[in-house]
Amino acid sequence: MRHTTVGIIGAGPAGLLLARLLQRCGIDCVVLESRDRAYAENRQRAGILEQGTIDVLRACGAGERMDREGLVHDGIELRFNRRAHRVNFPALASGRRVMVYAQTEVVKDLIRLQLDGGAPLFFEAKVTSVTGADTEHPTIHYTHQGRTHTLTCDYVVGCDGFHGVTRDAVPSAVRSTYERTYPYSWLGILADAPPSCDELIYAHSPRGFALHSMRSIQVSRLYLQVPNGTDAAEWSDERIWDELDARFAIDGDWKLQRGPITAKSVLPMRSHVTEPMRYGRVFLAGDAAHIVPPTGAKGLNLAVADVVVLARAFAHWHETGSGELLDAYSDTCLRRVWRAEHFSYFMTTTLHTDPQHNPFETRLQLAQLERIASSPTAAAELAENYTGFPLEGPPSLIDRV
Ligand code: RFL
Ligand code: PHB
Repeated sequence: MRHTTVGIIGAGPAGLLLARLLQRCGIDCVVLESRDRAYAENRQRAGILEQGTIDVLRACGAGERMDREGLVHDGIELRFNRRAHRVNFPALASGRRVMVYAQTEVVKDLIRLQLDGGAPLFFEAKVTSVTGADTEHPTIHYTHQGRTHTLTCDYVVGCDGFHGVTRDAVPSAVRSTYERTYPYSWLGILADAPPSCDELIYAHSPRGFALHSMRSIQVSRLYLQVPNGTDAAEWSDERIWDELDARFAIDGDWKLQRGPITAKSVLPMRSHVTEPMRYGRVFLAGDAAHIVPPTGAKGLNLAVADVVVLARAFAHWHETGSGELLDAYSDTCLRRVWRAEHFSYFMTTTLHTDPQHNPFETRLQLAQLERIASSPTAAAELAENYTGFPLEGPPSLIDRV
């Protein structure tokens, strides 16, 4: 049997960044990840980093490649009624901007740092359960290389995503779940085609929502709203490009660059919050505690915000013996989580075509989009939410490390 101060379950962005921050505060930890390294590094997911996320990655030594290869964006474009409207972030959100740098790359950078002298990180170590959440030493049970193991901890942090097992350590009698599913999904593609725009385009169209994002100056990432239950195989490459062309169409000059499609997948849209995010000596962080639909680009950024709050609380406990900030963790995080849940819901329901909607509701969506396009106050509300609110904790945490 092994012991560590903080047992971390999951090597996604939340688990890896937490391990990095704890190590820099002198707190020992072990990270257990069920998948192999290649799988963890290549899972296609988020693409947009908020200002606060960029700052934390830089401050903890994981920003070098991001600063070289990431693309800084000062706004997004909204398209509706065949017209394009730019939302200027720095002008509306106190100089804040975002960066296009894929989650796959953030994870690769953090794994490299971790394996290069960081805390122990075990791949293909599948956690089966967490017991003793309300005791002094919660225990993680896992399998690794065909054998079962236990790891006793002072604290356990579940960073094991939406399908993880740590949530089950919180008894159902004290756990509340808030959920919404949406009546549409996204078909996402990666294409070897230079982006057809300098900034992301969010398009509302009578044929459904479309998003133009990117991974680099050579690779485009695009999404189409599709009905739930869609099989990606139903969509030939030509059908995808034709549909993207139709949804992004505006009056005036604009051309969508086509290229070979290298990946195609369908993603469901869901909102979910589990409260509280702590029970006894077990904490939940990132997607293990909350999910947002991807329209607001918030999921990865929320995961980062959680672990920054948690690392600061562990640092305070380690230095002073006080559990005061650990006690406040759940409430502190949930304030940001619910703001992001609202923003993601707002972006999703304003931009997608709901199959249940009648023309009245479509007119309401267009009135809202028109308001954002014509009022700096309404546009500032979007810009502030999209670029993210300042993180609680990093200055003091990072000063110390
Ligand atoms: P992750 O990334 O899901 O990592 C969880 C890790 O835990 C492991 N695991 C286990 N390990 C051991 N034992 C077990 N029993 C385990 N069970 C699970 C898993 O293998 C995995 O490695 O959660 P984390 O760290 O909380 O990070 C959250 C983000 O991944 C997620 O919120 C974002 O990807 C969401 N998201 C976006 N977020 C943004 O901030 N900006 C975006 O632009 C953005 N775009 C997106 C997105 C998510 C998308 N999908 C696929 C839903 C775009 C898409 C298409
Ligand atoms: C992405 O690049 O994958 C991406 C960007 C913005 C979103 C969602 C996904 O809102």
